[in-house]
Amino acid sequence: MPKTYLVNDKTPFDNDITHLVNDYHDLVNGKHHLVSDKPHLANDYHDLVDDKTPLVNDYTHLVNDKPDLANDSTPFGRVCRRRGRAAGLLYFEFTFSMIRPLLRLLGRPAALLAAAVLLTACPDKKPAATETEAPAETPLRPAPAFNADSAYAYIAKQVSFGPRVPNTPAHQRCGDWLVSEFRRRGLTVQEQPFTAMAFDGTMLRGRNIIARFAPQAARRVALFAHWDTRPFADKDKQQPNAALDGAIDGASGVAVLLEMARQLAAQPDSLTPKVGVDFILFDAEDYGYDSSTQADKANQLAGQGVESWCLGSQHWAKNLVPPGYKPEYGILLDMVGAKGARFSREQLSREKAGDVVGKIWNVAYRLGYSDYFIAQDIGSITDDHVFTNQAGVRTVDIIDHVPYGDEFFPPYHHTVQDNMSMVDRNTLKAVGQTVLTTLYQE
Ligand code: 1BN
Ligand code: ZN
Repeated sequence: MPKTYLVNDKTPFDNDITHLVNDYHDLVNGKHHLVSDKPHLANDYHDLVDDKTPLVNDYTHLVNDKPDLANDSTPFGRVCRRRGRAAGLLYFEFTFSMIRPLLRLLGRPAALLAAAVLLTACPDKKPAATETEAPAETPLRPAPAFNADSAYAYIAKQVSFGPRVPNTPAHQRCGDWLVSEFRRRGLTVQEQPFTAMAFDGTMLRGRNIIARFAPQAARRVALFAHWDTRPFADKDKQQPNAALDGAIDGASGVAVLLEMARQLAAQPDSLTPKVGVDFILFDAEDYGYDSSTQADKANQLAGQGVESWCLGSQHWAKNLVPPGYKPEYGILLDMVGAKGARFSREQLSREKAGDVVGKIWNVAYRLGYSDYFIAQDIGSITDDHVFTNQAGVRTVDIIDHVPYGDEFFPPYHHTVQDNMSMVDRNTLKAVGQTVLTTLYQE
């Protein structure tokens, strides 16, 4: 009776996707114990999807429809209707979701009992939700096609300047080129120069670059990325002091934003989004102190561990450009171009902008990018969104992150492997098309 696994967990059955994924992993493999809170199983789950296991594929849909369920914007029955071939588990989910509020009132023992009854009673029945017609989901408003070749070329261009480390000529030249590229596309560009002390006492000359598309629009969305490069490959076992290209960490986020700006600027007014879009490139994100690799050095900015990172966004958050800036939300892109990238739902993003996380992951699913935007929740990450959120711009961080095990970041992170050979156009397309399409739903 594999379906009873769902209620054998010590964790109360709820909307937590991690548990469901893990439960389902066991279900597929016919194991007789429930493993929960083991994020590495989510990875196995993706392997299973690659094996084209039909039930798992159905479950991919279920998981990715969950953000909608959480937002109450799509009745779960509609999901069941659309995914008509998903049988028992989906039916269980559907039925259980309908009675869950009642069970909450009754308490957990009643919930377990009711679930057990449901599971033993229902497996052979046709899912109820497939028997009635449900209204079709509103189609996505189409967005322009995001061109991954162009985004790739934008990465190559940035890398061609050399590492964009603050206080270097390569940094100065790349910054000038970024400003000119946005202006060339007709955006209104403002530069925000600043100086900030790095963890090692170096005074960094930085500049944030702010480019506005449709500056007259009252409703606005902010898109963020950082454009600087980390000064050393401190996580590289062989060459920890070498410079790195930062093709992924830095250049990929900027490249996706540049390509989005290019696409928006090429549209006639009738085909632009209803929101204005601000492209905000932060400087000096990556000159921080990493205690895992730099324990031999002193951190002059020691505090809670966040302060030495994200110097540009820290400056911007205290000196908003434009003053009083209040977009509806923000999306930060960091490390969004690597082969095999996976984007999980980061904790601060969920806490501050859970509805936006739901929108983005749902659009990704509907566009067929669920292999990139995975249904996995992870803890919080130090990144520029910490400070944009502090500034009152509720922001989602889309960042390549290992969703299991002890390691937080992918193997290329802060190593010399972060170069053009790591770039994958498919990942650029998945991210660029998803974010662009999300803007067009506003
Ligand atoms: C993310 C990408 N970060 C830098 N590049 C933030 C970070 C903070 C990375 C602490 C490692 C340790
Ligand atoms: Zn970095």
